[in-house]
Amino acid sequence: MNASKLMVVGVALSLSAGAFAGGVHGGGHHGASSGEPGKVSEVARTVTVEMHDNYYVPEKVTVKPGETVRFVVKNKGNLVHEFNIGTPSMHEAHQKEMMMMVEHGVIQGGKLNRDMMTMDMGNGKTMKHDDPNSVLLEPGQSKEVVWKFSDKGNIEFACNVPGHYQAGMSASPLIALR
Ligand SMILES: [Cu+2]
Repeated sequence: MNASKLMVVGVALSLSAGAFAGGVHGGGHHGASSGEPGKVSEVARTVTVEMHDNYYVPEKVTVKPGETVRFVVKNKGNLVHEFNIGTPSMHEAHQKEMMMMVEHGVIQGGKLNRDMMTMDMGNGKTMKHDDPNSVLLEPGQSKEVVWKFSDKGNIEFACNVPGHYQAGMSASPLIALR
């Protein structure tokens, strides 16, 4: 009984550590107006999202303002894909970073060079992608995003790997405003 309690505390700690690291990355502009990292204890429901080449299943998820959702994200495609919760302008900014990742060989079709992602880009930033509002996955990988949505509209989930957003890997609106 005590052991299982400890396990729960461990999970909560590692999640908040991830959230903290995410806030530091890229100057903390990600997630600024799309909500905040959710607490596992406040998860209202779990939504499974499959990523294919180049579309999501489901294509649309409706959430309520203030709702905390656990997304189980699975990459079922043959390419690297991202699940990123943000505003269209956040995605636009992120697509420039992703373009740089492709140019540096960090993203190569179906592979991620994780070693290179931790390298300092010379400006104190890395291409780590450990933001709490997103996951970047190789084919076959699966990860969770727990996100608490704010009452702001104009939020979508999207893949910012170059060309994918334009090919249809975006879903909006995510939030049904009252
Ligand atoms: Cu993609």
